[in-house]
Amino acid sequence: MLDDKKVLFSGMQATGSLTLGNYLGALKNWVKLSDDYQCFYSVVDMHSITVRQDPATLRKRARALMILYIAAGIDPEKAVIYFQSHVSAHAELAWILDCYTYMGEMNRMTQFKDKSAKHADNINVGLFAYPVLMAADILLYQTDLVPVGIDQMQHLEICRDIAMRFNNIYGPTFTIPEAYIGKVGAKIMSLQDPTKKMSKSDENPNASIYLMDDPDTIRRKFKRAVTDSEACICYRDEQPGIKNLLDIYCACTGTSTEDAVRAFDGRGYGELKEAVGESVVAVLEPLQKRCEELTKEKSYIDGIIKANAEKAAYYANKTLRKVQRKIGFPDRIR
Ligand code: ATP
Ligand code: LTN
Repeated sequence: MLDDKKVLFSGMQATGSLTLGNYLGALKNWVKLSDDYQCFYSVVDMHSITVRQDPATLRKRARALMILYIAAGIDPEKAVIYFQSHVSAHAELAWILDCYTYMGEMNRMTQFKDKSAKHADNINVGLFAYPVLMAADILLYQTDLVPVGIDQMQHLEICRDIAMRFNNIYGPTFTIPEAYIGKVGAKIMSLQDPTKKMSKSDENPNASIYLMDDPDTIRRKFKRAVTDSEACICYRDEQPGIKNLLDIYCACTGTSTEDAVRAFDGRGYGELKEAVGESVVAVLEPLQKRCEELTKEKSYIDGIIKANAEKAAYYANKTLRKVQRKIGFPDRIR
């Protein structure tokens, strides 16, 4: 691949409002990774429709997510950022891979079980085939590394199984991807139940900091954050609320855990909450401003969307053509 760098692929859905967890746990790291790897970051809008979406909202959110990628610092000249639906090879390879994936192995997918319980009125075939589309995303770019959360490991495993199966039948075709486990992948917990991860689909809005929350809302949510009655600012599992606040503080300020614990030694929870709130405002306010500015630069953003979709399609089609040839589809007449 380009510059002989390893290829890294990841994607995010534009459903719901992104949280501080998505930013500190994923997006912020994506920016750093794009220095060392050839990165492809997709707004996976085709995955989004496995759950019913309002068209206008999906369109708006998908574009806002693309803008957020750029505002967060991903350089669109270096990393390839694009809408999944703009590169038709994703759908084409997904269909082919469907035919090399067994119902039995798909039946084991826990996300499908969770999501079909949650959306009992719309258990569609796309929701079932979701991991195969994800495998197509990854395999199209001959991806070496995939940074994903623990909840997506099962999907990465099936992607590897499908790729190996295909390679065994037709000879080397796909790179077998591996999970990229970051050094300090901050896992941000819910502010209302610090034993649960902060999630954009949480029903309680006080549990999550949304990236677009205004400063006062952010301060208020931290003030209300659930802690404990130990009256000690210590970094330990027995105090998950305090631990989470310290994690957030450290991720936002770049302070080490030891230094933060030292700095807050002997101080009250109120002071800690206030400091954490301010550290988050200091990160999110400029990010929001940058999003606002970029949103106004329509032709600049349009240019990025077009150029990057073309770049992604170039690499994706190379793999797709190879696959089509191997499985016996007739050659195209030029
Ligand atoms: P949902 O609530 O719809 O499951 P989510 O907020 O859990 O969504 P995903 O869309 O599943 O987020 O994940 C997008 C990326 O953000 C993934 O890489 C995931 O690991 C990361 N991420 C999500 N929540 C957190 C969190 N609380 N802490 C750290 N990383 C997170
Ligand atoms: N399923 C993932 C999003 C996703 C993805 C991918 C992640 C779709 N395609 C390919 C990594 C690689 C999620 O919900 N976080």
